[in-house]
Amino acid sequence: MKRILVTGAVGQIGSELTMTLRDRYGADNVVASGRKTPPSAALRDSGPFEWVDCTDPAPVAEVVGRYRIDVIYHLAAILSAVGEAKPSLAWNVNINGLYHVLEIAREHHCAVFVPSSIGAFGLSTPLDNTPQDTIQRPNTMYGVTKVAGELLCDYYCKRFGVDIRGVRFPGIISNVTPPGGGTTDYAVEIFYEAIKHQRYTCYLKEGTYLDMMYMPDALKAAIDLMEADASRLVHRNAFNVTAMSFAPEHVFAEIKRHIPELTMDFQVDPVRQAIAESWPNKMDDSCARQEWGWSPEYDLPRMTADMLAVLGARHRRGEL
Ligand code: AKB
Repeated sequence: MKRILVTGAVGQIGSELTMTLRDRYGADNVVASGRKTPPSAALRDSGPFEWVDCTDPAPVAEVVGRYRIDVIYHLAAILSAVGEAKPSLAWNVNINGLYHVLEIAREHHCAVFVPSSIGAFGLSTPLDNTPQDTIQRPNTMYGVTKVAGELLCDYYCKRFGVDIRGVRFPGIISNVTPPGGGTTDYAVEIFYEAIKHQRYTCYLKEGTYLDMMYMPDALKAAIDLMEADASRLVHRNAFNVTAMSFAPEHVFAEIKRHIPELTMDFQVDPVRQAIAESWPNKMDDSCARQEWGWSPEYDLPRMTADMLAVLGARHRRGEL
């Protein structure tokens, strides 16, 4: 059985990926790690947890050696809006942290999953049907770290033969751990506000299209890619993957079908609006479909119904 380490296990994706990997590979075989104590008892008590910070390589290497780790899901990262507020932190975590993890993987012969993002694109990228291989000149620190990270992963694959794979995630919508400091976070916040207050003030303008994905599809993408037959992979890293593309008014209208009293107004945040406008409206993910069978299960109506059912039940239990 594979032994797995998840970095950033307390974050939005990490908290759910850890639990899914524990179900699949056995709880004792999946080591969660992060800087913060997991807030959820399920994550804390269902398997091993190690307090490590990927910007400090020695403790990470010690954990990898002690548990004889085979695969690292490296999710520790700073997101786009925080990256603009704290560029040196974004560089340190997203670049130095990644470099340390790749070095440890090389020394300990681990495979690695590394997420990139729609943030790896910029205004000179074709923003509609964004191709897999295209111009990447982002103008945010987050984007700079994501492009450099993609190149670093390719380099470690080719130069040292490390099995590194990854996708360019769009905005991820989830109902367990809120995202922290991203540009796409509005698409999560609107669900919580719709359930709790039936009104939402959006920080992006109407008409701002972005790619999005529901968490179950994001988890499937990461695991399916890591389990894919390597001989079929032409790209390996930074696969475009998407499940839906919408603007704020579309998710609002879809939620309103379930909560008719919902209202939305706008208070545009110029920083996040500028970031969103530099990102694709909709990516072409045909390479992921061809090379490892990527196929999402949730579109906007299905994701919305599920989000509202789960959050509605949590609200009725007094958990929100
Ligand atoms: C962000 O908004 O920063 C992230 C992302 C799309 O990479 N959710």
